[in-house]
Amino acid sequence: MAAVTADQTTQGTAGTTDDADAERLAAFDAAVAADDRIEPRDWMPDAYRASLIRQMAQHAHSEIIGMQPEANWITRAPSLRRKAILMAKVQDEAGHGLYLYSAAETLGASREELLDKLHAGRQRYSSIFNYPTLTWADVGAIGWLVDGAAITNQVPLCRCSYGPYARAMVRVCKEESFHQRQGYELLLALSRGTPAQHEMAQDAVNRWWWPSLMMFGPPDDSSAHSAQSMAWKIKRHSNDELRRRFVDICVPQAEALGLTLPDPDIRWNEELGQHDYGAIDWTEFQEVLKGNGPCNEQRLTQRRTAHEEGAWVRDAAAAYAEKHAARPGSAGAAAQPVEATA
Ligand code: BYC
Repeated sequence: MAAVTADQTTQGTAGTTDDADAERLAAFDAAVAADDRIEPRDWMPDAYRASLIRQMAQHAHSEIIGMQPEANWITRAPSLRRKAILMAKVQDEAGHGLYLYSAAETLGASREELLDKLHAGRQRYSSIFNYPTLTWADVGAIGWLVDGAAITNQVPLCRCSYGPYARAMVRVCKEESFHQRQGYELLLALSRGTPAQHEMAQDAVNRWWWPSLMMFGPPDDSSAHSAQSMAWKIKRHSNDELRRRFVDICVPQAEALGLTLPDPDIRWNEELGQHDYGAIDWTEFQEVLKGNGPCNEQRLTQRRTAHEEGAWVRDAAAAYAEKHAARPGSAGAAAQPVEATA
């Protein structure tokens, strides 16, 4: 971004504070208008920084909490192939969390601070992960619908105005695309399997469809942050625009899967050139956000326990890094691997 850097602004670039603020803001607005990227060392309004931290933290938390419902099925995957695929997918989600926490660190929010807020219930994670995975078909439905919704939402985030977030999204979207296909392929196998398997796939789609639509957030007329986030080009499309795009993508895919979307009101709207869909139960969404979903308590408890039980790993990694940093001549250099001797 060819704007004013944070260093320049602290030294002062104009005669008065008001003039300096106006100049920085004008440079920031011009960069956003020109579709330039805002980078960590660039000056940015406090509210822009806070809103990015809010959204990126929620996104990072969703990735790591999102490991739980699927990890629930790793030990019960029906074949070695399915188990290996599922383990790789769940591991990818951990990686996505790490990219996002790192990207949030560039805004001055440490991973420890964000995790503390998650554990204290002061930051959100996606509503979708408060639903249970009752059968093996749920792994397929999550891949197809939840990862499908995530891609629909996240591909435009690759053009987000904040550089580190946008770049993290490029890799995340490539991996989500693999996740979506594995879910689709799993559901296809079940749908074409025995009548009981077909029924299991249909039941999973029935339970995950509506919560997947809720992932896009409240309707535009009650979305608190959309207008400002779109003006800052953090978000490129509104919640309802992306939700409708997702329905358009899913309708032909459901047909190809031989499964039915549980909404009798889905129909093609000639005028819009898109599908209409039925009413979403926003009361359920609000209840889940308030902590009253079927699994809210379980998810947070498990997350807190995993964090506490992992303390020794963090301590060991910190001690190892300290030991190597203290070695003569190693100032900041990465430890060299040592070849084992017989
Ligand atoms: N769940 O003004 P709005 C994944 C909150 S992980 C919970 O429209 P915004 C995966 C919202 O935070 C995918 N809360 O907000 C992982 C706000 O509350 P606060 C996760 C929600 O930010 C593992 C309030 O409602 N993806 O794919 O403009 C395995 C008002 O909403 C939700 C992301 O996080 C919700 N669904 O728009 C498999 C994508 N919706 O903060 C898969 C990045 C809204 O004022 N995030 N709220 O307390 C976004 O794109 C946006 O943050 C949202 C919401 C579209 C989600």
